Amino acid sequence: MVWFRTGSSVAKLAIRRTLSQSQCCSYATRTRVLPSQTRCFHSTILKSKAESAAPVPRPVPLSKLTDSFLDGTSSVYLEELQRAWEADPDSVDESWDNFFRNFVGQASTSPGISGQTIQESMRLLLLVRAYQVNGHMKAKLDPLGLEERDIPEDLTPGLYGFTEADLDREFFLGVWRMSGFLSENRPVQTLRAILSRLEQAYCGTIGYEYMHIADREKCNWLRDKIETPTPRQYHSERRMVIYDRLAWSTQFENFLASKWTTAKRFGLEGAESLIPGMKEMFDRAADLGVESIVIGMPHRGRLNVLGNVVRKPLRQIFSEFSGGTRPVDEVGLYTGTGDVKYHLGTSYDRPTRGGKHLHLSLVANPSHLEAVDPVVMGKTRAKQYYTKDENRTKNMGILIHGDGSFAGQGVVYETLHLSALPNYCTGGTVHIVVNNQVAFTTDPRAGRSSQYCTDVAKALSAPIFHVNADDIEAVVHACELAAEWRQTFHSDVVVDLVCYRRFGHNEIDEPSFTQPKMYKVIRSHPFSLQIYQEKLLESGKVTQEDIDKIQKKVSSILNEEFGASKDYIPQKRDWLASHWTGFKSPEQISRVRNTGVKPEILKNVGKAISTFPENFKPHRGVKRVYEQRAQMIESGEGIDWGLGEALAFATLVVEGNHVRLSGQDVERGTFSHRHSVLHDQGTGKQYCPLDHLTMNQDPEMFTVSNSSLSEFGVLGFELGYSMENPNSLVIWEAQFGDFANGAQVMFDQFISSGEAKWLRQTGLVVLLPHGYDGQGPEHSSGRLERFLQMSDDNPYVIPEMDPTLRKQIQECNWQVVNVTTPANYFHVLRRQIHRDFRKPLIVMAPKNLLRHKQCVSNLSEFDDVKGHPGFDKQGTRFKRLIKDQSDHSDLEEGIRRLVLCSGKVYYELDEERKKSETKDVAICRVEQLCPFPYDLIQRELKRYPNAEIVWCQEEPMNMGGYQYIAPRLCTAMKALQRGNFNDIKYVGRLPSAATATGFYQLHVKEQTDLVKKALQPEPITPVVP
Ligand SMILES: Cc1ncc(C[n+]2csc(CCOP(=O)(O)OP(=O)(O)O)c2C)c(N)n1
Ligand SMILES: [Mg+2]
Repeated sequence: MVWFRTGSSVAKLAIRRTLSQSQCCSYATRTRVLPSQTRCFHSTILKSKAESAAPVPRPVPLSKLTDSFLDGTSSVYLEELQRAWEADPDSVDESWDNFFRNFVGQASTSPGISGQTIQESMRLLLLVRAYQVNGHMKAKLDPLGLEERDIPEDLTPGLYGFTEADLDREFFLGVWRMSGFLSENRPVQTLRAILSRLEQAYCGTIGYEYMHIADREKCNWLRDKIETPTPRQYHSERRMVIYDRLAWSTQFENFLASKWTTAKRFGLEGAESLIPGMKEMFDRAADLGVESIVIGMPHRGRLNVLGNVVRKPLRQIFSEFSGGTRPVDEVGLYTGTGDVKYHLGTSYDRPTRGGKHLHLSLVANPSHLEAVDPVVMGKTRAKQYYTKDENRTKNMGILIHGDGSFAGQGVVYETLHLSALPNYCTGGTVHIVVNNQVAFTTDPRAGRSSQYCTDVAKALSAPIFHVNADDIEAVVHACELAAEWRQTFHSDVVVDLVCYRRFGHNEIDEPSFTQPKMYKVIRSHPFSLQIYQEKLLESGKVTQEDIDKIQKKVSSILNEEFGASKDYIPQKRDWLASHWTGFKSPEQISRVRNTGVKPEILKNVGKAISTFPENFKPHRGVKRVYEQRAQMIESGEGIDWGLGEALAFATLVVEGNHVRLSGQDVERGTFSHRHSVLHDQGTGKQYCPLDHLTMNQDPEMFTVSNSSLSEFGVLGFELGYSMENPNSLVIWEAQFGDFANGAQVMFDQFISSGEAKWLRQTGLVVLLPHGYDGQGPEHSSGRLERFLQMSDDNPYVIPEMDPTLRKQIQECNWQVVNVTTPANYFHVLRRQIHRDFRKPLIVMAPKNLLRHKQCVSNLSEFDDVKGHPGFDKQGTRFKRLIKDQSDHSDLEEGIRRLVLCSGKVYYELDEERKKSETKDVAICRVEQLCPFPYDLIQRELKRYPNAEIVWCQEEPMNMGGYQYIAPRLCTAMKALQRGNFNDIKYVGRLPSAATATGFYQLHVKEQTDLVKKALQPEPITPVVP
């Protein structure tokens, strides 16, 4: 099995010196030297025949030799350097100057190295560096021993001119400003000792990749940990803890396999050391200050992690495994539709070995591999905000990956790229790749183009520790080191757990169909528990009795818990986490609340958000926008979309809520309408008025942040963020609505169905700019139909609509709105927080309405004053439907047509109606499409008993709201005996593959025609002729 990609480019960069083959082989028996390349370097040392015939490279002018220390790769170069330094120390780079000075200084005072030349020292240095860079290529990482690796030639001492005769000579290697056992202040050593320690450190069962990290301090920190003078050793007591943990991991899987022989559980067999590795990592992290860990992981080993790491009660796991009993029916106990056991999330507190306490949350995830990654990061970031963890050392995210998915899924890269962004950073995620060297049936050579499955993390300068999973102590060491790195440098780190998969993709799958050779080896390969047991017994410090005792204990607890699982009565499902106490499930009524705000608060925050410091000099255009906003607040009239939104944010913040808006270019706003962050045109300084609403406001309380150019990753992040605490309004805005399909997995798998599957709520708001204004097929549609199609309200049943009994919106999976006034937008945002439950909100956001003269509201529509226009029977709140704006009474028999529409087409219809002086057509705006406002629709149907009923939309017939509206409208009509499906007239574009035409003139014609048709005097032809 080739578990890595051959043809390493690293190897191709190796120093080439053609010394005789025999010399090379005496040092590296596992080496398969790469075929000789055309690039050879001229050298004066031990020149071979072949070499003297090699072409001489063009000399490099000394002025160009500015490379920093250790970057030089040819011996010619080294010699030139030495000569140049001897002639003039200032002619070489400072780092080389230091090297020569250091060497000369040491050589004159150390008698043991009298025979060592500067050239030897330099070449030895290159050899050491080669181990640091490429040692991992020679490490024994594959437990199955099937690797066929081309070991880079630069790990061969012969390449540097050393021979057998040099082995017992002593060398000095003071490497300037570098840590490790070969650094300054370490004693002189024989070449043999140096090589053997290099092999131990870099070519054992851990392969370290870190030399891609440009930061010297970080590399030195790692070298200090790796190049210790003596190899690592765990004492007996610690070894027994590790053994105990490995026994739990192994016996847990065996137990499940023996009790449920035919069940799919995606067991961990072959990677059992993940469990002790994680536990030791968590213990170490807790010792270093971590208090809470958010975990994301795929199916494989999930039950084991739940039981042994998160410590979900085993009886509960067994009971769920036996058939997933639905919890007993209890009033208000929402059970959702459930999910398979290996997708569920949970959280528990557990003690650590060092006596600390850790809160662990495993985030529920769909089958879609890696999709949970950004969600975990977002949740971690939110925890950091809510615990004031400014250094990001108390809350840590950890992601477990498969080798296939880590290399193959793009969201991994998107997530990694969030890791160092100021508003998305979580202080480093620890990644563990369960690298079982296969993805379902696919070999690595077909599954990735990179050498290692972890290469993607190199883009982030994350260190990568490849570790042979059969060496459990090496696993523990790598995992601890990862925790230490994260707590020290607050950045990502990867542990690549090279293991195998003992069975097929799942337990009932046959792996030998596709990997016969590998599985032949696996069949006779001992369990890592067995391997460790033998090692412990060999050490003489552990007896068979000790081993038996542990195994017996584990097995008896497993049996006990299994017995107890039969009588296990599911507790009230761990419905919502602690911050969510008091929040209502979809089955518990939550009264609709008003969202109007006291006029004086509106005035005050209005002023605060439309002013900036006196000496601040924003762009002229932005200044004008702010002056206009101040004027709008002052006069209480003409409030536009941008200000309406800012008022919603500001009022929520002053009420103590956290508001976070993220997405591409959201600070200014794609359409230059938001301007939430001002830029001083002279100094470049930034000022965000929404950060200055209250005294000493936490700067993160209102967060607006331009994101990386990612949809899947960023939306996932915001979703995770929104799930932590209900008192936050978290918003993701797409640049244009159609870009949301780059994040389709998030909508399908998490946002629309997460509550039903995993019993977790989110009030996430998604803003999708939508509307036909002639910008072509790629910028017109937010794909309203997709969101409506995924809505779960029954089109043929009218639910309870009485205001005091109504649960319609709680029972529905999400809300989809297409709002047409700034005030209604203000209220729909505030409604997200002012209720006792949370529900995702999809907003088809406007584009041309942002500056539309008619699309404005008065401040009186935002306040809570009785008698003001926004105030109806119950108070001021979001209007699910806006009735016709002409002054209609409750019964208007003379109206010949009721046009129902949604979004910006309303303004075009209204304009045409005015222009044509049409008096007998009423136009109603369905502001909330889902859940369908049956009560208000029926009210309008009753108001116009003789009207022809029209649904008008600007989208093609197979898009927009039509397909969703038609059956529901029909249900509403039937209940009032107002006709059936054929009585719903359609006005809109014809069905189309593309969302819109790319020809502007055609767009204008289509738009004019449909608007005119909606108002035409003649009846409209039915859809079904
Ligand atoms: C996004 C996505 N695509 C495809 C699948 C189907 N699938 C399930 S497991 C698997 C192989 C995963 O391989 P790897 O990441 O190496 O994990 P392993 O199963 O080996 O632990 C595939 C392709 C999936 N679950 N998610
Ligand atoms: Mg795999």
